[in-house]
Amino acid sequence: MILLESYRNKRVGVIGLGKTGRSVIDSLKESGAIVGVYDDFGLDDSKYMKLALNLLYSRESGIFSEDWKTLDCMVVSPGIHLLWPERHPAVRFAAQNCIPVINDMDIFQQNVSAKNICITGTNGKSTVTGLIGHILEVSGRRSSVGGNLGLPVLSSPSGNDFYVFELSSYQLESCNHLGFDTSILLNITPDHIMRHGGMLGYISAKQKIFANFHRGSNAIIGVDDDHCIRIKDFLVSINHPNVIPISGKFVPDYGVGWHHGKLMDNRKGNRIPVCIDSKILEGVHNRQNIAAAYAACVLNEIDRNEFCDGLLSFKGLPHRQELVTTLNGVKYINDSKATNVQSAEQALLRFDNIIWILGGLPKEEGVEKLTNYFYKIKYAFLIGEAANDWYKILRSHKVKCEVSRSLEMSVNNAYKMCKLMEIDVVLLSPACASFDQFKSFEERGDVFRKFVQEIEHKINSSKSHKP
Ligand code: UMA
Ligand code: ADP
Repeated sequence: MILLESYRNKRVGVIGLGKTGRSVIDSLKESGAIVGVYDDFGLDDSKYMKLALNLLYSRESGIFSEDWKTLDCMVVSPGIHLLWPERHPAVRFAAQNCIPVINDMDIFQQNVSAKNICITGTNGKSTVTGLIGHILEVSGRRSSVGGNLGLPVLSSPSGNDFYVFELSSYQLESCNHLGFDTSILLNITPDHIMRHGGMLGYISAKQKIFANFHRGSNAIIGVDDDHCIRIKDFLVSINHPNVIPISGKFVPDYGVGWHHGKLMDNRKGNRIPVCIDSKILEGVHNRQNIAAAYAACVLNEIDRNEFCDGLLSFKGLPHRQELVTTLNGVKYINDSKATNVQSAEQALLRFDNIIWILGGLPKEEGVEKLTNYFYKIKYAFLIGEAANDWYKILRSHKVKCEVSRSLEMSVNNAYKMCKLMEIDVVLLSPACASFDQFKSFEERGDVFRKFVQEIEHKINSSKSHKP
C-alpha cells in the first residue's frame, strides 16, 4: 500500500466504493486522513461504512451533509463521469463548493517520487504493462504493475524502483497531476465514444498522458494510425525532450520498429537489430506492443540482453489470444478481451479457417468493419445483444452462421462442427463488451475455457476407458 504523507489530517471525500475507492480509503486512513465515502448504489459494506464522516448523502433530499462542504478534495473512481458534472451529485456538489476533484493517480503523483512508466492506447495496454512489468522483475528491479490492469494504483507496494501503470481514458480524464516519467500511447481507434462525448473527447483524454512533461520525460508513441501520428507531430512541434515513435509494421525514423521479422532500435538512426519475433506474442499488433515495451525498457536502464531474456520468458496474459488447448488438431483460442472490432481484427488477421464465436454488448463500431476477413470464417456463432443484428450482416455477406442461445452451446456445437469441416481454430473473439451476459471479460473468458476443458476432459476419459 502507498502511504500518503501529504494527506495526514486532510479531509477527503471518496466517490465510488469499488476497487479504486476501497484502495484510496485504505491508504488515506493508514496515512491519518479523515475520510468520507459516497456511492450511488449505497454503502452496504460495514467496514467502509464506519469510515464515513457521517451519513454523507441523503438519497431523499439529494443533499450532502454540511461536513462535506469543507473537504480538501474529492477523489473520484474511474467509473464516475466528469464530462457532465450536472449528471453526478458528488461532482456537482464539488463544483458548487469549490472542492478540487482528483483521482488516485493524482494522489500517487503527489506522494511518490520513484520512476513511473504509464501506458495507454485503445488496445494492447495490458499486454505492454504486463510485459514491461515482467522484464523489470526478471532483471531484478523492484517494480509492480497496476492501474486499469487490476491492482489499484494506491494498492501498489511501497518502496519500488519502478511503478508500471496501465491508464484507461477514464483514469486520464480525471487525472490533473500529470507529468509522467515515461508515457506510452500505443494506438487510437474509436472506443468509449459515448463516455467522452465523441471521438475528440476520447483522443483528448488519451493524449493527456503526455501533458506537463519535464526535462527527463520520455514519450513513446505508436505511429501506425493517423490520430497518433498527429499527436507525435504535435509533441515534436512543441519541443518535447524525447519522443520515440514506435511501429509494429516498419522502422520509424529515430524510433523502434520491425524489419523482416526483426525488432530494430533506430533511435540513433543506425538500425541496431534487437531480437526476433516472440513465439507467445504473435502478430503485427504484438510487434507494436513489443516495440513499445523495448523503448520503455531501454530508456529505463534495462539493457538489450535483459530485454530479450524477459521477452522470451513472458507467458502472455490470459484472455488475449490465449491458447486454451488443441483438440484433434484444432486450436481453441480465448480472446475474450477483444471487446472492440479493432482488437478482434488482430485475431482474424492471425488465423485462418475459423469457427468464430462473437457478440455481446456492441460498441460504437459494428461487425461490418471486419468484412475483409469474412472469407476466413467457416462458421460463426453469435451470442448476446448484438446477435440478431450481426447475424443479418454476416448472412448478407454469405457467412454461414447462427444465433446461439449461450456461450456453452456455441462451444459444444463448434466442437461437433470441427469434425465435419476443415477447421484450424475455434475462436472466441467477441468484438463486444461482456456486460450483457457476464460480469466482466474475465468471466466470459473463464467460462469459455471451462467449457473447452470439459470437452477435453470427456475426450481424455473416453480414451482412457478404451480397452
Ligand atoms: N459508481 C457510482 N456512480 C457511478 C459509477 C460508479 O457510485 O456513476 C460506483 C459503483 O457503485 C461501484 C464503484 O463506483 O461501487 C465502481 O467504481 P468504478 O466503476 O470506477 O470501478 P472500480 O471497481 O474502482 O474499478 C476501476 C476500473 N473500472 C472502470 O474503469 C470502470 C477497473 O478497470 C480497474 O481495474 C480498477 O479501477 C483498478 O484500477 C476495469 C475496466 O473495465 C477493468 N476498465 C475500462 C476498460 O478497460 O475498458 C476503462
Ligand atoms: P487493452 O488492455 O488495451 O484492452 P490487451 O493487451 O488486454 O489491451 O488486449 C486486448 C485485445 O486487443 C486482445 O484481443 C488483443 O489481441 C488485442 N490487442 C493487443 N494488443 C493490440 C494492439 N497493439 N493493437 C490492436 N489490438 C491489440
